[in-house]
Formats: sequence, C-alpha cells, structure tokens
Amino acid sequence: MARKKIALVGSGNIGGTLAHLIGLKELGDVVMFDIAEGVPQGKALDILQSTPVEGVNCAYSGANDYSAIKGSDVVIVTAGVPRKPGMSRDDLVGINLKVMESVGKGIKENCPDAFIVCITNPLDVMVWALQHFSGVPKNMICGMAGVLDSARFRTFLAEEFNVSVEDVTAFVLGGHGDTMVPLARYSTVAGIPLPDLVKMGWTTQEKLDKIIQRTRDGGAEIVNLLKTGSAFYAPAASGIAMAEAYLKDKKRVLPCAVEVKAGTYGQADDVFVGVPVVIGAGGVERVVEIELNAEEQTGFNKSADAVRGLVKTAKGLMGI
Ligand code: A3D
Repeated sequence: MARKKIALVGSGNIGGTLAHLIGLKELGDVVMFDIAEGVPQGKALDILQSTPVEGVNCAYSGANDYSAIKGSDVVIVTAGVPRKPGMSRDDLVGINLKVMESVGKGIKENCPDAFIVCITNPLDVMVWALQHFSGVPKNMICGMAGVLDSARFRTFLAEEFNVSVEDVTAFVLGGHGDTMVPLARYSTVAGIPLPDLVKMGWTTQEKLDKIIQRTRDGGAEIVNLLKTGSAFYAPAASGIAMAEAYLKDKKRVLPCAVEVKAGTYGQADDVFVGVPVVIGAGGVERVVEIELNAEEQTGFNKSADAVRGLVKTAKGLMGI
C-alpha cells in the first residue's frame, strides 16, 4: 500500500511543527506549501535530514505552487496571519479570508477528495469560508480548536489536582477561545465529574472558575509571553490528533468545528462551531449531540451567534 500524502498549506510555526510530528509518527509523505519562497523547501529539507536519525521513512518536499498538493489524502491548513499582542482573533477576518479563497481554490483543483483540517484563525468562520471556497463535502472538513482548548483545560486541571494529564478528560463546546463553553459536569478525573471533585474538596468552585477563565485566555497568555507569533506546539499536536484519527480510522471522539445543522443543539440555522464528533475513515462520521442545561445552552447560543456575526462580516467582504 502506498504511503499517504499529507499536504501542509502554510509552513510557518505550526506548519513546521506539524511536518516534524508527521515524520516522528510516520503518518505519511509530506508536502509543505507556502507563498514565502524557500521557506517550505528549506523546512522540508531540514526535517527530511532528521529522518535517518529518527529511523522513519517519510518523504518531504516544499513548494510554492499548488500543483504540488495534487492527490493529497489530508490537507492541514495554517496559511495566514497569526495574532500579535493586543489583537483579537476576530481582527484577522479580512486578511485570512483572502488566504482561504486561494487555499480553497488550490484544494478544489488538486485534491477535492482530501480530508481537510483547518487551523487558521478566527477558526470557526475560516472553516466556513474554506468549505465555501473549496466546495469539499461538509463531512470532509473540520476545524481544530476544541482539541487544543480541552488540552489546555486538562493541563491546568491536572496541575490543580496533582494527577496525570492522561486521567483528566475535558469536554468543551462552542467557538474557539473567548466564547468556548467548558462543560464541567462532563469533564472528569478518571470518570469523576468536576462538580463531584468540588464536593470532595479536591478544589473549590472559585479555583475551577479561574481555571476555566485561564483556559479561555490560553491563547492570549502565550501570545503575550512570545511577543511575536502565537502558540504552535500544542496547536500542531492537536491538529495531528485529528488527522491521525482520519488516516487510521480511529473513530476518535474529539471536539471539532464542524457544521451543526439547524434543529440540532437548539440552533435555528446551520452554523460551523465546535461540538464533539467522531472522526474516522469517513471523515466527520457523526456529530454527537448531548442535552444541554439552560446555562450551557445560553453559553452555546452566545458562541454560535458570535460565529454567525463573523460569517456575516465575511459575507459582506465577499459581496455575497
Ligand atoms: P505563521 O508562523 O505566521 O505561519 C503562517 C504561514 O502562512 C506563513 O509561513 C505565511 O507565509 C503563510 N501564508 C500567508 N499567506 C499565505 C497564503 N495565501 N498561502 C499560503 N501560505 C500563506 O503562523 P502560525 O503557524 O503560528 O499560525 C498559523 C495560523 O494558525 C494563524 O492564523 C493562527 O492564528 C492560527 N492558530 C490557530 C489556533 C487554533 O487553535 C485555532 C492556534 C494557534 C494558531
């Protein structure tokens, strides 16, 4: 069986880390694409030269022409501009929308059957735009945000409880970042829900609220520390988890930005936003719908409406 072909559109901080992780996990051959001349070629050659040391067999190449992504099985999109200190993700809409237009065209012409993972911010609206421009079926595209938001939540919870990150599960819904909706009653330590852990005296509600706020601000905390650019190691690891679930038909249940249909999750219209889904060889195979209590539904609606607002802005810019 031939190796899988994975295209990385955008070869910046996340793109480079994705490329490295794909080699370490031997997931397939990698084509790195970017508009910056020499960058994808240089990074691809550098990582290729690490493969004899690691003992892995993956081919690497870099390109500035979309024909190089022809026939890709998976495309992970990080092309665009990241935030600078003081900027919100939403400030990136106009500039990254144009980027999604060219990326979507490149996918449409070269690999319309690929499974697409979008990471470019503002995430939920960029997934909508990329689906619009590429025309790929909606079950074959999803956005990475929930895996990262829940990984941040899990990290902080594991620190608070002094337990292994492996035994902490977290459940988040909604758009990326500020409007994300962490569901405490579905987040656990080895199956024990967070509200029970508060009752057991493992933590206090105040501390839990602070952790939730730190998770929401998790991206900004790193942007402020780095001063140039935004987080890339954990975002790349999260994108790889989604691509791997598809490539290996793992049927993993992961929070991803996908199209939530009208009539589900209390929504009157379709909207791309983060919900738990099953990812396997069929792409997004199932959207897992859970019952929300009043407070959770309010949070989810707020998040979905924030995405709708940005889609409206994007449509205005696109003249549609
Ligand atoms: P960066 O290191 O700047 O890489 C972006 C790359 O995109 C650069 O190499 C650019 O040359 C390239 N690029 C720009 N325009 C185009 C184009 N039209 N076609 C192809 N390539 C282009 O950024 P990064 O890798 O740190 O971040 C990439 C994106 O991911 C940004 O939009 C971030 O905001 C976003 N991001 C999202 C999350 C989520 O959780 C959703 C987390 C972290 C970063």
